[in-house]
Amino acid sequence: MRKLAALSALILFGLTNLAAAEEVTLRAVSSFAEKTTYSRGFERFIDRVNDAGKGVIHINYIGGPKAMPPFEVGNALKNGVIDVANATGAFYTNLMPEADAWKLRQVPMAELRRNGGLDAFASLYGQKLNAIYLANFVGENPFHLYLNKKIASPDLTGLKLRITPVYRDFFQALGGTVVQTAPGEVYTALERGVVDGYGWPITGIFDLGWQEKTKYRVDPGFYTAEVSVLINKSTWDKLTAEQKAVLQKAGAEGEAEAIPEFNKLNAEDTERQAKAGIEPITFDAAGTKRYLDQAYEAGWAGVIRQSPEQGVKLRGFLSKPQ
Ligand code: 173
Repeated sequence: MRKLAALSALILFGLTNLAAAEEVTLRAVSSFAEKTTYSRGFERFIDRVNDAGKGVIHINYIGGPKAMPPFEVGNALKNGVIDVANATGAFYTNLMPEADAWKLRQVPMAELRRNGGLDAFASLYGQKLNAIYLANFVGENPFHLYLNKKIASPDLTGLKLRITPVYRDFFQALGGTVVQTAPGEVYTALERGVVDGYGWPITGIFDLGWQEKTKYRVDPGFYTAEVSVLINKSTWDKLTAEQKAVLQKAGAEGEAEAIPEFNKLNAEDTERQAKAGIEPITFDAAGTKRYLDQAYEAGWAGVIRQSPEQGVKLRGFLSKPQ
C-alpha cells in the first residue's frame, strides 16, 4: 500500500513537472500606453490566451511605452528581445517600409485574408521583421488632422504638425511642416506651442488628455488605423500546434470583434469631442475631394517610392475594387 502511494506520488510529480515544462511563457510589449484605446484589444487578447492556454502557453505583459519606446518595438521583436508585440506599421517603417501601406486599406481584413493580400504582407513580415502577422485589432477607424489654428481650405502652409509616417506624405503635399513624435510627447508639444496640430485617429484623444489642448478637427477623416499583434518568428517556430492554436484563436476573435467595437467607439468619441468643444472644420465639396484625393495619392506615392515592386502589389490588394 505504502509502495503504491509512493509510486502514484512519483507519477503525479512526474506528470505535473512535464506539464510545467511544456508551458511556454512569452514576453509581450505594447506600443501604446497601457489600458488606452489601442492597447485594449491587445490586453483582451492576452487575457484570452492566458485563460485558454493554462498549462500550455502564457503571455507575460511587460507593459507599454514606459517599458519600451514605441519606435523601438519593431527592433526588439525582430531580435527576440520580446516575443509578442502590439504595434502599428508606422512605428517600424525603418525595418519594413511596406508596413506603412496598412493605413491605405480599403477592403475588410477578412477579404485580405481571402485575396492573398495577407500572404503578401506575411512574407514581408517574415523577411524584414522575422515576424508572424497574427491579427489586426482595429476595425474601420479614420485618421484626422487636429488643429489649433483655423483653416479655410486644404492648405497647411505655415502650420507645424506632429506626425508619424502615417501622415507625413499627405501633410507635406498640402504644404505643412512636419515633426515626428511618439504619442507620449504630443501633449507637451501642444502645451508648449511647438506644434499647431497633430494627426491621430478619431478615437483615443481623451486617453492622454489632448482634448484640453485641441480646438479643431478637420473633417472628413482619411485612411484607416491598424494596430496588430505580431509574434517573433523564431519563437513561433518553436511552439507546438496546440500553443499556436491558442494564439490564432484569440487573434481571430479579437480581429472579428474589432469591427463592431470601433464602429461604436468612432461614434462615441465624435460626440465626446463635440462636448469637449472641439469644432469640426469642413471644406466645400471641391476642397473635400481635393483633400481626400491628395491623401490617397500622396500616401501611395510614398509607399511606392520606398518599395516600388511590393508597393504596387500591395496597392492591388488593399484598394477598393474599381
Ligand atoms: O499617430 C500615431 O501615432 C499613429 O501613427 C497611430 C497609428 C495607429 C493608431 C493610432 C495612432
